[in-house]
Amino acid sequence: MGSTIAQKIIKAHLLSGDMTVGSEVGLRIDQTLTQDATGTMAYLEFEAIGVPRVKTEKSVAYIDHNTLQTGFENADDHRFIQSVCKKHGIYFSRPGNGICHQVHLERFGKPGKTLIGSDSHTPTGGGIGMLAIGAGGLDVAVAMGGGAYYISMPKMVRVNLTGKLQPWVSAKDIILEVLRIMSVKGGVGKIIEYGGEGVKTLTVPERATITNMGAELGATTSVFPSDEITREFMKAQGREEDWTELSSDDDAVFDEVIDIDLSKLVPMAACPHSPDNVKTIEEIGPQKIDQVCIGSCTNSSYLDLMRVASILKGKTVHPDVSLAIAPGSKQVYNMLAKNGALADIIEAGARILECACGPCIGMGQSPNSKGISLRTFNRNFEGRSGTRDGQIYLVSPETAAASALAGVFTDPRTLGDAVDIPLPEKFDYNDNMVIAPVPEEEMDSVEVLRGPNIKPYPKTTPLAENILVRCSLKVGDNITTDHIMPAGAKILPLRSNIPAISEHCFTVCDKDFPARAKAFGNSIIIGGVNYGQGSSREHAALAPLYLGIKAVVVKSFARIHRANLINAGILPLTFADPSDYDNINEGDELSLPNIRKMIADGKVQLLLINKTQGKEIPVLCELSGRTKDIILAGGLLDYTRNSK
Ligand code: MIC
Ligand code: SF4
Repeated sequence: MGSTIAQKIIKAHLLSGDMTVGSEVGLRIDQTLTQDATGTMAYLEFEAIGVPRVKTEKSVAYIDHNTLQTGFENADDHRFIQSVCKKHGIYFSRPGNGICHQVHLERFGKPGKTLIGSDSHTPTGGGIGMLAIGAGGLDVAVAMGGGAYYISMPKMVRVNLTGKLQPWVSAKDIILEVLRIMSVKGGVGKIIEYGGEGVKTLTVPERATITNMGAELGATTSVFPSDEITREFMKAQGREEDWTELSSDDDAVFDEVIDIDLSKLVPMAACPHSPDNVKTIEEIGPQKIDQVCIGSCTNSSYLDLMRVASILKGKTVHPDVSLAIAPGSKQVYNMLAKNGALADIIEAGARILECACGPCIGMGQSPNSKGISLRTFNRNFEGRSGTRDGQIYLVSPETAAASALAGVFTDPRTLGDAVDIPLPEKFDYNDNMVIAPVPEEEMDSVEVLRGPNIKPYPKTTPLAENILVRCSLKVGDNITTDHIMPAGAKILPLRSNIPAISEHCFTVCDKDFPARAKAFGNSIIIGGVNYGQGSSREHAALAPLYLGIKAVVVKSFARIHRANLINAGILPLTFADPSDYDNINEGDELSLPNIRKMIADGKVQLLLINKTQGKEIPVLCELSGRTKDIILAGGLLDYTRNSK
């Protein structure tokens, strides 16, 4: 039986486990990336692990999220990360160099390698045939120290692409179609591999748009073959020697196959407030819009912005629309500046932002109240834009630019002949904004610079014999980590300060939650399906840890968040019978008797007793040998320290 691309890469990196679906496999990690909003914590954790130099082939720290710098906090964090990198062997991509995933794809990614990143959109690297996975900061810290990264062996899904996109239909429309078919939880426990004749019609930046937004499917990752098109891209980046060919075997077996005929796709949008709420632009109709934002790690490549520039050239943005554009990297920005496309964009009235995440993470450009904003980004969760009642639609760059000119939702196919923008034979690369670490023998001379906002990792305790606590919060389905630990310009500066950021935990759902959790001392959270989808931020586990959360009991979890809870020593439990969700209310007194012994004995089914309602509720605690030990120890940091 042949193998899929992902199976081949996993096999070549397998440190422990067997590759049967659902069982835990430990992988050797070749490359890591961090960004600044998760990075400070990841490097504090790396320091706590105590390995002097990173053991990966390449580790890169990017500064791209917290670049507004409205106070000293972000700049202090940047300085801390820069100094840690210099000392411990990590490459440092300076603010201004671009968004981590875009730059990593351009400059560092290699087909066939494993990459984990403390950011959920790390699968962007799948666009060049990497096995690139989003993880919590602590997992990345462990991998930098040479430890394995663990996943449960995913199912394999093949998305078979046939035909060719019509003019003005974009890679974004392909991933929106996949989201429409599979939904935001359809990818959980799966790796999505793209194949078929249609793959040959897609450039690397287009493939990367698709693997990037595969994160919104809840998938472990997405991957394209590494072929001649990949080689051309890498050659144009001056890195042909990093290329290797990679494809799945003809007799590879997939658990699921989805067929998409590219020639049938039309421009689409993900409507508020979920990336899988997909409609065609035609269905939405010519509704008036207020804002357009173009950029983010999904759609800010040279090709994307050249297409935008060609649409805007010689025109003016509609008087009722604000158009903001953030190029994905310095390379992209510089090339647009040199070839004149930037002038076309400026002339048309766009507001140019620095190469960073910016509005995608609510760092500025929040829309007006109830404002309709079309964005080329990947997430449109309620409130994420910074405007609580903002109506965010996720679209392609072509739809975004056409609509910005018209002032209403506009199908770009109405624009006439599409211009053909080829991939350059040589990108204008220059790594002068990447700082190399000092050689190992000089590391002692580097002082790590810590600002006053940088507080240590919260206190953990080994799992107690019994848990007797109250339910401090009950939430519904599809809770995102943006609900649990909101981001945005006001809260992001607190990412290195868990006590301070905890004051904002879950406040989107219930502003009294932090105070109530603190008053209860210890407590449990109840949730629905796909709990913790979205961002990889481990703060969505660390803030609850700080607030005394001992267990989270839900109908189902999203992958990265579940791993982050375990890493923080918080019990991830699921209802054996989802209808028991109705048998717990906020404030109820709950107990998990003998919990430590039960877990140590490897019991999967446990009893949660609702003392207030006099009910016994069976719950499941599915842990592997390793995750069981992590939970018993009180979290991954304690476990790693204990096992040294
Ligand atoms: C996001 O898109 O939500 C983020 C901000 O990039 C996060 C990471 C974070 O919260 O710092 C992600 O996707 O993992
Ligand atoms: Fe940055 Fe947005 Fe991409 Fe997250 S999704 S890495 S915030 S651009």
